Amino acid sequence: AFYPILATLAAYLIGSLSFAVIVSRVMGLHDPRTYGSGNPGATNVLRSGSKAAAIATLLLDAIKGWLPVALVHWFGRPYGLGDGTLAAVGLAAFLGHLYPVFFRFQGGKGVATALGVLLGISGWLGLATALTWLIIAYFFRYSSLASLVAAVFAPLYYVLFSGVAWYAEAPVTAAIIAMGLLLIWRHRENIKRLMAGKESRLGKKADTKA
Ligand code: NKO
Repeated sequence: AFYPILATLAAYLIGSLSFAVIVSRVMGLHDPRTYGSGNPGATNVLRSGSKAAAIATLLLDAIKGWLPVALVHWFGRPYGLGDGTLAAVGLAAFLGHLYPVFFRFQGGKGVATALGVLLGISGWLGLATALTWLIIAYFFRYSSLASLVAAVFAPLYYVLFSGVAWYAEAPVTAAIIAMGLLLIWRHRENIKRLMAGKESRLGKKADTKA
């Protein structure tokens, strides 16, 4: 069980790279943990006013979820890495983003990283989930609400659209459900704000002077 453990540990370390913080630092912007929702994520970086920084954050946070899964998928077989390891590395990258070892275990909510993991599992699964996010974001203008709805739909898409019987890839199903539940848990303050009508709409900038 050496290679599966090594791959999972490597995925956790890559996931721990909090790109909202890194990109903001490199681009000379305020630390996203000090304004808006305080979340180190693409949505909050957008509240700084820099679309480029938000897009870079989204892409890099997604790539760090996608890469470990894709590497296991492409090169894992000769090392005995199967679907169990695939699910483990995806979940590990996601957990690295939520609880990053390099950032005092204070990470983000996992949306972009989960999207990367889903794309690594299946391009169609990732696209269907991203489309769900876009539709909700377009009509309701809340990033958090779009993420919550996408998190509910992702496991359903996987179970309904995977070619084989879902139980054939139980570890992958379990990982997607676990990511969805953790993602919802990390949005608990957003849920309170949504229900109180106090959630920040997409496109609204934050005061970064504080
Ligand atoms: O600052 O608390 P905030 O308002 O920033 O942020 C709430 C937000 C946090 O997430 C982000 C990342 C935004 C990424 C946008 C594009 C995502 C495409 C959707 C994929 C959804 C995957 C969910 C899969 C769960 C298993 O929510």
